[in-house]
Amino acid sequence: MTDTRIDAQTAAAPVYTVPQERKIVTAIPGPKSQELQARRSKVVSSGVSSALPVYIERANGAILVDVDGNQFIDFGAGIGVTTIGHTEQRVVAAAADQLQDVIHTLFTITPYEEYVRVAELLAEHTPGNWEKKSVLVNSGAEAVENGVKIARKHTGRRAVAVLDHAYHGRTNLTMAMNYKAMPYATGFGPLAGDVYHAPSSYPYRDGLSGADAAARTIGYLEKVIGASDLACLVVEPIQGEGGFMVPADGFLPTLQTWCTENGVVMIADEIQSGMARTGRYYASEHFGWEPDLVLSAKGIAGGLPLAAVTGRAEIMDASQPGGLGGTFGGNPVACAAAIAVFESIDEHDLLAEGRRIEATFRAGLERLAARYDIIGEIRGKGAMIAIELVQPGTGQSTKAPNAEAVTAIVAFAAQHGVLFLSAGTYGNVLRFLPSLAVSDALIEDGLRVLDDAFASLG
Ligand code: PLZ
Repeated sequence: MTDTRIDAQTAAAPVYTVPQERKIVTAIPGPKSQELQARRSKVVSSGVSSALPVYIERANGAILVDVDGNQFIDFGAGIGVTTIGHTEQRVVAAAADQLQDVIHTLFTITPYEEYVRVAELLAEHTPGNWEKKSVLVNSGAEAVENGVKIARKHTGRRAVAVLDHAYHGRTNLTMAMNYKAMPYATGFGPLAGDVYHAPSSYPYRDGLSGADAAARTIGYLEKVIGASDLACLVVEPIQGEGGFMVPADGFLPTLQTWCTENGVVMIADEIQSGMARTGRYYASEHFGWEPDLVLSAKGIAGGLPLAAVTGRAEIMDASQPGGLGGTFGGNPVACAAAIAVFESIDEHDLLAEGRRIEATFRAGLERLAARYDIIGEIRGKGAMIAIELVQPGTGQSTKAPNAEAVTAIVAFAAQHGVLFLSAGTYGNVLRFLPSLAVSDALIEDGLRVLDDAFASLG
């Protein structure tokens, strides 16, 4: 029998190898997952946690299948990684082919075409109509690290600025760039120096217009750092772990103008928001922002590890030869998968799928918000949507964070075969990051479970 996972790559419509439906057949976690959890606790560091300890055996489209045969609707996509769907046919086929040809040579020793092709595709699809170059690395945090290195080399300056509520990674530099100390930095210091946390735009809580929020941020940068010492300002166009904050209109382009006027490199961390996640290739486009450098990771290679720094050629060329790279950066199999991701987005018009998903989610969430006043705000773009929960009876007024409700809803949904993720500086945001393969029927099914979860809060 032929393997449909590979042969189906040329089919016009996606072919799913797992029925796209939820199904719960055991207690959650089931007995096999519990056995694995016991084995894991002996050999895997307890510093590595798992939000839902069901062990996944198979994943396809928008569905996760665990070792006990339970099927979950996946509204997390591995935190925004399997954006075009789990085990997407074209990605699987491209990676399988590449495995037969070349698995590794190391681009800095003997190069290969796939790396060059990914850089071409990034130059074409990132915002800004100018000459661009890229470096490929392994992870989001490594992309952030390289973006900062390149900006420092280009400007000859030392300071790095980030925004409140940011998340940029878990490496030594990036843990200093996160807003939350716990769990990312607590006890892991000393932290990297010369990292400054400037005020962000969080319209739901600060009520500021884009112009006023930008003026506040710029005031901080000028007073606390001084433009002449600032190498770069690193910003997530829609903040991810922080809680899907959509900045007020004008905030990002105003900051970019100030950066340009002051010789500061402005870097878009599009690691969570990029690669067709929000109904555009890059979320920056929603705000009319054309960043100097753009960081891609997560969704870029359909689940294989790959990340990139892409940007203005004159900035990207600041490094001396040999200053950028790494053993696995731009691995041929990951690059082949990334090429397939770009092709799949274009061929199946997945940007439109992001807009469809937003419309379905928003309509459903608005219905829920009319009935449950603890939904303080619905926000986000495309397949990057969230609700922020506040204390009961207070509605939109006091906005006291309600993390307990998020925890309870996530737990309830998991028991019913739906994987939701939490987020937010205050832990009170429920975020939806489905793959673009999720059907309206699955979204509606997930929303029904969400409704039951709200009702169960009493
Ligand atoms: N920048 C905007 O979202 C990764 C973290 C999951 P890496 N976010 C998910 C977890 O708990 O580790 C992320 C991000 C933004 C950078 C990163 C870091 O990307 O690939 O995890 O290093």
